[in-house]
Amino acid sequence: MQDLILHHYASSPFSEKIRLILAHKRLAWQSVVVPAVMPKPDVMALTGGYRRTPFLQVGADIYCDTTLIVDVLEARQPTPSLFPTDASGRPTEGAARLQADWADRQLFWTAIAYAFQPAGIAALFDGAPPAVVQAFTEDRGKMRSNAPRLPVAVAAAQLRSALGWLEQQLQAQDFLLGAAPTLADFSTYHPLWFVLRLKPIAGVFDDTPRVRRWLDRMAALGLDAEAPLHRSAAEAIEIAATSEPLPVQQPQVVGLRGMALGQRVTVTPTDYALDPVEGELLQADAQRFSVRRTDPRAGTVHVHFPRIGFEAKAVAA
Ligand SMILES: N[C@@H](CCC(=O)N[C@@H](CS)C(=O)NCC(=O)O)C(=O)O
Repeated sequence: MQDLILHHYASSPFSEKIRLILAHKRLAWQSVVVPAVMPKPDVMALTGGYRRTPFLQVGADIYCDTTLIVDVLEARQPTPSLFPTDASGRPTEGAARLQADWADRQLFWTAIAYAFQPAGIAALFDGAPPAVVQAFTEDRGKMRSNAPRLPVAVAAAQLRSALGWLEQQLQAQDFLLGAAPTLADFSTYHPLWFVLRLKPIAGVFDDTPRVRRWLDRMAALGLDAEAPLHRSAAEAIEIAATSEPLPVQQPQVVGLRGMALGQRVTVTPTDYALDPVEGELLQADAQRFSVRRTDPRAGTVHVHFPRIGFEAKAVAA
């Protein structure tokens, strides 16, 4: 079986979600550090245009967005499951996926808006030259030019409100949906991990001691994890170029609005960083889109996206 290669950077919350799941599942992985801002030519060679972080490479298969990456990891290493049954033997998958989606889309942007106040920015960039801070701010401004931004005071109030809900959830149990962590915990953890590391603004957790202890419990899941092997981007591209993409198991078509397998399409996020990836449509089942594309450096790769958060469109002939 091909190695798991995570393309990520240290301060990225969505990357931390995946790093902690890899640690929880005791999965060995390899690490490629990507730039936090554009341009990202090595990322583009593999993804074909998708710029967000992280993405997962398995040989010549590229998995974009953590919603899909989580499913790849769960299939590769089913235990411990991200969807364990709760104390009464009931399944947690539905509730875990729903809460994860709330955390990834809602809580994440609330936490980011709260973090990007002057004291948070100073702690995050910790003495970096002003040009670095400016380049980051400009990059993210462009990436989210279509999306509204919460004022800090509004974000602070909304974050406190959300922490209150989580405090209630943790009243009688160690993790959000029971005695064991589920996907809900990993998705709720990463935006709060980002805030917690910014000491001058981390006092926001003072009124929710159960949440604070749960954050420590989550961090402990990664404590004795094995360090990944580091690879350069050039090595990762070479691995893609010398690997065959996995065969698409049962090509399916769900909700394609007139498109057909084999057709040239673009797949684009529906929320922000609206950069299309163009290729030949290989699969469109209820959970994912897959396209085949050929890159001068990476060769033929299959790039996969979750249906949630992405849209496919036919390319005019
Ligand atoms: N829905 C995406 C969100 C990923 C995301 O927004 N990641 C941030 C970093 S934590 C990002 O891509 N920032 C811009 C960049 O790294 O270029 C996922 O689940 O993977």
